[in-house]
Amino acid sequence: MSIRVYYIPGSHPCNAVFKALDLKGLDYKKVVVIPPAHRLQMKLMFGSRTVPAIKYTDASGTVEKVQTTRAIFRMLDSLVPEPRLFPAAQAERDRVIAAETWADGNFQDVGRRLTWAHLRRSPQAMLSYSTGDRVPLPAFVQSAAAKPVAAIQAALNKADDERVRRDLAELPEMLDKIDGYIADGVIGGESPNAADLQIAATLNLWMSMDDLRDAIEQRPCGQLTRRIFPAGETHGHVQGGILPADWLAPVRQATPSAV
Ligand SMILES: N[C@@H](CCC(=O)N[C@@H](CS)C(=O)NCC(=O)O)C(=O)O
Repeated sequence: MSIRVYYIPGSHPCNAVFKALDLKGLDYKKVVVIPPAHRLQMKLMFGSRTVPAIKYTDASGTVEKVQTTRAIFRMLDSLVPEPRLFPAAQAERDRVIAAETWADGNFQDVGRRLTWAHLRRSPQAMLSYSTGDRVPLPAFVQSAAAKPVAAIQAALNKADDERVRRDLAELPEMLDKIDGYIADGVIGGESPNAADLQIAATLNLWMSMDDLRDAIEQRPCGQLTRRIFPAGETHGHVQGGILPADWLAPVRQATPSAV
C-alpha cells in the first residue's frame, strides 16, 4: 500500500489531511505542487484543480485518486476505522458533519484570503511556510517568484481590500461560533474529528500571522488548535504590522485581554 499526498506548503486543508493521516498512523509520501501552476497539474491528474489530493495504491496495485479534504477524511475512515473522524452515533455524526461543512465553506476561503492579503504585502514571508519541504525549485527562484506568485494568488482568491476588511470584521463572530461548537461538545473531544481538523487547520494558519494570533490564542478555540497543532509543528510566520491598523480594529476588540 502506498499513499502520495499532493500539497501546497502551508495550505490549511493540506495540513488538516496530514494530521488525519498521522492520527490514523498511516505512512505517506508528500509531493509539493507550486501555486498557481498546481491548478492545471491537479486538474490533469485528479479532475479538479485543488489540493489536497491523494493517490492511493492498495496491496493489489489498484490506484484510487481522492481529492478534497471531505472526500479524503471519508476515505480514511473507511480505510482505517479508528480513531474515527466521524462519530458512529447518527445524531453526533450529523453535528460533526454540519460543523465540517461550515468550516469547509466560506471559513476556509477566509483562511486563504487573509493569508494571501498578508503575503501579497510581505511576499518573502511565503518562503517560511515551506521550511523543510521538498520544493522542486531552487531557493533563488522561489525567492524571485514570491512576489508575482503572491500577487496572482491574492487575485485568484479574491483577496481584494474590501473583501479582506469585511473578513476581518466578521472574524470575531466566527471565533464565537467555534467556541460555541466547543461548548456544545461538537469539537474538542479526546481525539480530533473531521470538524476539529478543518477548523483547527484554518486557525493554526491564522495564528502564524502576528496580527491575528492574539485574538485567537487565549480563546478556547485557540487552545484547542494548539492541542491539535502544537506550536512549531507546522511552519510559517508573518510578522505584525502588515495590514493597515484600522482594518484590524475589530480583531483587536475581540482579543480576550482587550475586553
Ligand atoms: N474545500 C476544498 C478545496 C481546497 C482548496 O481550495 N485548496 C486550495 C489551496 S488551500 C487550492 O488548491 N486552490 C486552487 C483553486 O481554487 O484553483 C478542500 O478542502 O479540499
